[in-house]
Amino acid sequence: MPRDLVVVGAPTSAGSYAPGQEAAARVLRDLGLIDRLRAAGRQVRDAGDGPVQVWSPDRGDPFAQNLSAVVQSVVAVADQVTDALAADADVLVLGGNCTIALGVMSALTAHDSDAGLLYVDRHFDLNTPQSTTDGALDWMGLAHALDLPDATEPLVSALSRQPLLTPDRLYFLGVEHAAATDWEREQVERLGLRWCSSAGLAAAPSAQAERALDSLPAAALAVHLDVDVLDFTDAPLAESTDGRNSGPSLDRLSAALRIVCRDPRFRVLSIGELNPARAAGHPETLDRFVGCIRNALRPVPPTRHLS
Ligand SMILES: [Mn+2]
Repeated sequence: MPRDLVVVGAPTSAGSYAPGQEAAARVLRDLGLIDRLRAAGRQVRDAGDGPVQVWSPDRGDPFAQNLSAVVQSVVAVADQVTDALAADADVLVLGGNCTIALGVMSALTAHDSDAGLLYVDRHFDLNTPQSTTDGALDWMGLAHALDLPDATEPLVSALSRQPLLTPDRLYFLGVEHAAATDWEREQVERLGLRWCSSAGLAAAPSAQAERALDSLPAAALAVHLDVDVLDFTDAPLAESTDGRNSGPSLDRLSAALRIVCRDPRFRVLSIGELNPARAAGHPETLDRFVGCIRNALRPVPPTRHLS
């Protein structure tokens, strides 16, 4: 029997460049995500949402905007994921910003101290308030998980361990190296972080998913998906519109997600940076995305024994 699945909403755009992502959890539920997961054979319990946070400019702290709201959201995700893991359930977290992955890993490493993170994102998210001038915490999350220099203390200390993650427990899938800041590239080099490129993921999604799994520890596994990894022309879902005509299609990403979510180590899938307004002119994209999540989390068919 597959584990039960607990769905957690994190309706926040506090770490964004603008509002939008706070609506993703509601829109995905309205499209029947929960019922479609149940129809696929999962026992699903909807644990509801954490605090609703709509981005507004933070002129008091322009380089780490809305920090206290981001911390509040991360802690709420961690608490909900902790409860679900304690009930031996798998978890689907509907973001929200990519900072939700901090809440997921805060809970998962408390559950299993060797837990790994597969980070499916066009970006490394290793920035700090000093390495970029935009002040959006949504691409600074992993700098805080790794407790890099210049990470903000309130966010680091909100996590269950410092550092929350070590480089050997982290693997990036789908990165656009040219989109990284100089600081991020230096950290990747210095820490020996492992990653597969956007072009590599698009060319061979299944093989790259297997390779990522082989590189992660024999411990509980979280998969975080920033939908900006997708080719925006195929699937306009992400806050960032940079991925036009590059990166995997939704179908190709779906193949990779299916492999990683049926791995025996898998416990949590989190989804970040989905701005439903991006699909306003092409709403079937959202329906296809719900199908992708359903496909990733449908139960593994029982093995047939020939005797
Ligand atoms: Mn990203």
